[in-house]
Amino acid sequence: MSIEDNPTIFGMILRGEIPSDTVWEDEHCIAFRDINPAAPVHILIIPRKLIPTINDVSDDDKFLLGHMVTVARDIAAAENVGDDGYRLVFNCNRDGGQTVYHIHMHLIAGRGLSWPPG
Ligand code: DGP
Repeated sequence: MSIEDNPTIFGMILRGEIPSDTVWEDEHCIAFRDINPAAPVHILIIPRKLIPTINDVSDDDKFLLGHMVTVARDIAAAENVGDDGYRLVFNCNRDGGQTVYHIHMHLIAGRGLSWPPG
């Protein structure tokens, strides 16, 4: 599916139709601050390719998913939260709490995070 066909709010961000506080951009993904932050640092890393849920990830996407993790590592360092720590989360479907059907990795940091999640 091409970027033009992405019907989600993140498709609108990728096309520049709505603004975002972008902290990273490369040929594979972009990252921007969450509009409703759950912690002092809350950044979403999303692929340019539309993949609706983690269930839809294919073997061809292995590089992309690994790349998103290395981008998260670099953003965490840039945000000065690498040493104190952070959480990387993909929510999937209803029980996972997914609300936007374009996969996105949450990078959450800046306070102690409880476990298990609610
Ligand atoms: P999830 O529940 O895992 O699907 O997370 C979706 C996140 O997307 C949620 O934390 C709020 C965020 N979000 C939704 N709409 C927008 C938007 O228009 N801009 C930004 N920056 N974040 C958004």
